[in-house]
Amino acid sequence: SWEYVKKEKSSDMIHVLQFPYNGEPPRTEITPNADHFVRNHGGIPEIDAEQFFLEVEGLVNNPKKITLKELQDESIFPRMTKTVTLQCSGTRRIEQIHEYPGDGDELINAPWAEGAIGTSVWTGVSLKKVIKYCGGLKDGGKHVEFFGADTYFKKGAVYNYAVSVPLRKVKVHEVMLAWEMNGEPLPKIHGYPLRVVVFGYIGARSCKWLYRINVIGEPSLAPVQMKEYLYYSPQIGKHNATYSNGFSIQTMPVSSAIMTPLNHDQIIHDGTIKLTGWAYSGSSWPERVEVSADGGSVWYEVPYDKMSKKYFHAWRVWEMEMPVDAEGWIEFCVRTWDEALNTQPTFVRSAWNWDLHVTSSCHRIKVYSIN
Ligand code: MTE
Ligand code: MO
Repeated sequence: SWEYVKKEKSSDMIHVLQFPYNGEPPRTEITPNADHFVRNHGGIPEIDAEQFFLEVEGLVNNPKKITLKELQDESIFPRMTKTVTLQCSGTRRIEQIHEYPGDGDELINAPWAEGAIGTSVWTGVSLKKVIKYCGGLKDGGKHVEFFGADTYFKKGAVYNYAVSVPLRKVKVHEVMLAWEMNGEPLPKIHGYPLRVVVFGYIGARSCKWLYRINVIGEPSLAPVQMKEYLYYSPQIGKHNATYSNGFSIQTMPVSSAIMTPLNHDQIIHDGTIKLTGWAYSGSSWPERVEVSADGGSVWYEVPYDKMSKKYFHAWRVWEMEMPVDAEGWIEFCVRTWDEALNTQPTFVRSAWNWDLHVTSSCHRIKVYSIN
């Protein structure tokens, strides 16, 4: 019974359905480490933090090997702590898969739903400071390449995970090398002992198990950088995709999702249905979230005090009580405006792309209302 559920489970559970009882952990501003999504291309390397050092090389004046202890020495590097959202560019890919025009046998990318996103308080040092410690930049440095200690297989070859970000990003924002996640040492699965956290960019650039940094003149030639995470135009598909006709995805656009209720839930209620979700923008922060109960004609603003605190480069979780008279199937959708008034495409198919990245269209769910 309902009384039993209330006794048995914590009071901040999200009750997805009262009967039969369905519930999930609260959608908190900060994601507990054990709940953070995991995206791996290969295995999880074992690294001994005592023996570990970071190599910094390429277009810096004094290439160096820096131990973890040195990085953590506050007399050398000021420590930084920041609340940051990591979002995989594959978040909500399942919706693009449903629009897929082919037979789908070539689809190998992970079919993520709304959960390939999470927010943590990261502690570490600024990459800018590390470059300075290595004597600063030499002429011609335009990109920073990161190497992870994990390896993966692709088309018969073995690769190290490697990606790059433009130096411009490192100069303007404090790209971070982090060893702590929510006050704990980085869990092994999230990159122990050291990872990159690139605010606002797709998760792929936040290289885990970081052991080498290389300052270079062009974007990394590594396959993850060159051949993956490309945004193709609408007419590009299996027959004509070359890696050069997609551009490299970096900053994540504004997007949002309804986390509860779930698509196709049946909800017994007395006139209002409570929705919860997240909203995020890679280039600023969500300023307003709006919900529609008619497919997107009339929108209602989520009360500002029902949105969590605003941080540059972190999501805001929100909740909304929607008045509902109708019985039967209704569609809810959500959209967000960020501080620069960017908002989301209306339909999934209007932003479909061959590699099925960045599903940022208005998120839609259908629920069965019993009033
Ligand atoms: N770093 C390494 N070394 N290997 C990886 O497979 N995956 C990337 C990125 N960094 C990856 C990596 C991708 S695609 C994402 S979305 C994030 O890590 C996910 O980070 P998480 O697993 O800590 O959530
Ligand atoms: Mo990702």
